[in-house]
Amino acid sequence: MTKGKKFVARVSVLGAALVATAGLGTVAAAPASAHYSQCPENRFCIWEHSSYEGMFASYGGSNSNIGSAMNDRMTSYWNRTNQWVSVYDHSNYGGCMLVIPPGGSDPAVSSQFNDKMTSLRFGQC
Ligand SMILES: [Ca+2]
Repeated sequence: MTKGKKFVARVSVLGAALVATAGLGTVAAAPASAHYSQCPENRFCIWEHSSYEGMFASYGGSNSNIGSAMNDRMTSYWNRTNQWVSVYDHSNYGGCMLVIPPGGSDPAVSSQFNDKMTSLRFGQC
């Protein structure tokens, strides 16, 4: 019986260690810039310039046309949601460009996707 109790105790310690590691991982995933703090929890955030700078917008759900203020401007992003987000070149989810996992971020999208985003959808295109 004593041996069994020890085993249970070890499993509990391991479980706590895994939880602690997961917590650290979440913090480390945040983009390395002061400006990422603009992005509220549970939002998909985009910035006009690289390194999360310039004009900023955030979205809590799908948007078939983000409007003239941010149209064709996205250069960096942070998906601060627990869902996948797809980014499209055109309105109404035309021209899938990026499929971003939960927590995903990029300080500068590759040139073929730069300054093109017009719509976004929660889910994978
Ligand atoms: Ca576009």
